[in-house]
Amino acid sequence: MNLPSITEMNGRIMSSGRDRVYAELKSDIEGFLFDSKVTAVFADMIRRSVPGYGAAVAMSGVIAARYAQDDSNIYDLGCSLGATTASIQQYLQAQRCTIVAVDSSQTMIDSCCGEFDCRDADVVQFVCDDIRDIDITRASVVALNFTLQFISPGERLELLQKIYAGMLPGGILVLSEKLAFDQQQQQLFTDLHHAFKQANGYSELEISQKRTALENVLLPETMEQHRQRLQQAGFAAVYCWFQCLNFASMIAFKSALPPDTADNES
Ligand code: GEK
Repeated sequence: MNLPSITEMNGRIMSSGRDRVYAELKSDIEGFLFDSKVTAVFADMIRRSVPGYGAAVAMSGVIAARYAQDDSNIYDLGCSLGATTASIQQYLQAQRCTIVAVDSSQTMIDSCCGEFDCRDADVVQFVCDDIRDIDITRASVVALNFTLQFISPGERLELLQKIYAGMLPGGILVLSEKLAFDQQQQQLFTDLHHAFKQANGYSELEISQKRTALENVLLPETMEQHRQRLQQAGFAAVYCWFQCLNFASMIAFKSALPPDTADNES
């Protein structure tokens, strides 16, 4: 039976079909696509596949609210069903910002438009486009949660340079990615990630068929590669603020941090 699952995302309930995309044996496994089948089960799929996803998305909203500037744009690049957008909206206070949520999957954007109140386009705009092709302007915050990994490595620097150039002084980039490691740690984390998926009800067949589908589509890099590229793009400081197994979230600052941001609060 294909029971729907309910995912709570920062107080917003996202109902989703149960992910069974790779449950049956496939004779030919095509490269992973964000099509209507995936869109219908995406909330369930990402929650059961990405350890720490809920925490990363919730904190992205908190961080975005902290650095959002009045009369600026906030971008959610690769927004899927808008979980990061919803988190940002939840924590954003008085700032007069427009959230621009972009995804190249038409079915994802259609679902967002169905779920969100999009009557006030000054507040949130959902755009179906390739993030490599859009203009980034007056950005105080850019969220790139688990999306850079789907851009070919040779095009990642150019995208980050465009984001950097479109940011206001004081702007930040929140970047979440699946990471690669040296051989031993890679083996350990791959094994633990597998255990996480099994604990969430995925069969060996589902895990192995999805891994094959993602093989040349999701291309992880090491934390050091991300750090170096962000610096090459111009970012003044890069910090990792969250990691759960092979998934991590970073914050990159356009300008150097003012010295008084450190304190001893617990
Ligand atoms: C979340 N951030 O829930 N241009 C636009 N969108 C793209 C591109 C591209 N070139 N390539 C991939 N995408 C979300 C989760 S999912 C991550 C992001 C995952 C989109 C793609 O259509 C999909 O919706 C999203 O990036 C990646 O916080 O599935 O692992």
